[in-house]
Parts: sequence; C-alpha cells; structure tokens
Amino acid sequence: MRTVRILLAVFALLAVPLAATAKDMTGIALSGVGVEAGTLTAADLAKFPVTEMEVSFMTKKGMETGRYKGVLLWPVLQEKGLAKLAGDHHEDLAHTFLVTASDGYRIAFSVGEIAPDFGNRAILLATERDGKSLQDEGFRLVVPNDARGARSVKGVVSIEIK
Ligand SMILES: Nc1nc2c(c(=O)[nH]1)N[C@H]1C(S)=C(S)[C@@H](COP(=O)(O)O)O[C@H]1N2
Ligand SMILES: [Mo]
Repeated sequence: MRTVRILLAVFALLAVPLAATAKDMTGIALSGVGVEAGTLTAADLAKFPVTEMEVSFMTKKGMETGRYKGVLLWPVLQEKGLAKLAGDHHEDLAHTFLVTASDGYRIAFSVGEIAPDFGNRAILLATERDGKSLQDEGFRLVVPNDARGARSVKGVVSIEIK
C-alpha cells in the first residue's frame, strides 16, 4: 500500500510539469453562432471518420505536395451544433467562419462553401502529414483544389462561426 501511495505521489508530481510543458496544441477553440463553445482536442477529432488526401499547392518556395490525414470540418461542425442552423438554408448560408492560427494568421471561409448541398468543399482538419503527427506543430487546414497554399492554415488555434 505504501509503495502504491508513493508511486501515486510521484505520478502526481510528474503530471504537473508534463502538462505545463506540453506544446500549445491542446486543442482548437470553437465558438460563435450555432455551435457549443468549447475546445476541440485530438481525442474529440479521433471520434470522426478519418479522411486522407494528397494535395499540391503553390507556395513562395514552389509547388508543395503532402499527404494529409485528418477529419472533415463539416461533420465536426455539425456535431458541435451547426446542424441546428440547418432549419432554413437561406439563413445558414449567411454565416461564415474565421480560422485563426497561433501566429495570428487568419483566413475566412463560408458555411455554404463546405455544406454538402452547396460548395461541398472537403476542407480537412489535418492531424498528420506524410505519416507524421502534427500534434507539435499544430493542426493544419487543408483546402483541396486551391491552387495556392494561403488558405492552408498551419497551427489552427480557433474557429469562430459568424
Ligand atoms: N499559420 C499560418 N499558416 C499559413 C501561413 C502563415 O503565414 N501562417 N502562410 C500560408 C501560405 S501563404 C502558404 S503558401 C502556405 C505555405 O505552406 P508551407 O509552410 O507548408 O510551405 O501556408 C499557409 N499557411
Ligand atoms: Mo503563400
């Protein structure tokens, strides 16, 4: 029993610095119109079907290709409450969402752009690139068929529906 108690104490002491030093990729803050405000963690994302896609886009260093794995944004936003907006699609299509990165980089999208009945763009919230986890550098948005990389936001920290 004593050993167990000592071990528990050691784990409790270790847990604090580990949590404090972990990279800031604990999750993506979700907020705004029609969604439950909260944090999307890797564990939350893991509950959605995995999608993989290879995308290429132009960057200032030339063409870049990567194989990204993650979850589609649409079902995640639906599950987090956006589905309730769907009563009237004219109303739904008035909404946009702003994706912000850890460096302050921001890109705006619209709900209609990703809605299956409209733009149906398969925007991916990627958790892996070329078989490597993005947990440390941050989750990345992947926007298939964009010619340039600018909307492929790296290190996503928040998504706000407006
Ligand atoms: N957070 C963040 N994401 C970003 C950018 C940025 O400055 N900050 N630049 C964008 C631009 S303009 C391009 S072309 C691509 C470059 O992707 P790469 O870093 O994988 O080459 O990232 C995009 N995502
Ligand atoms: Mo770019």
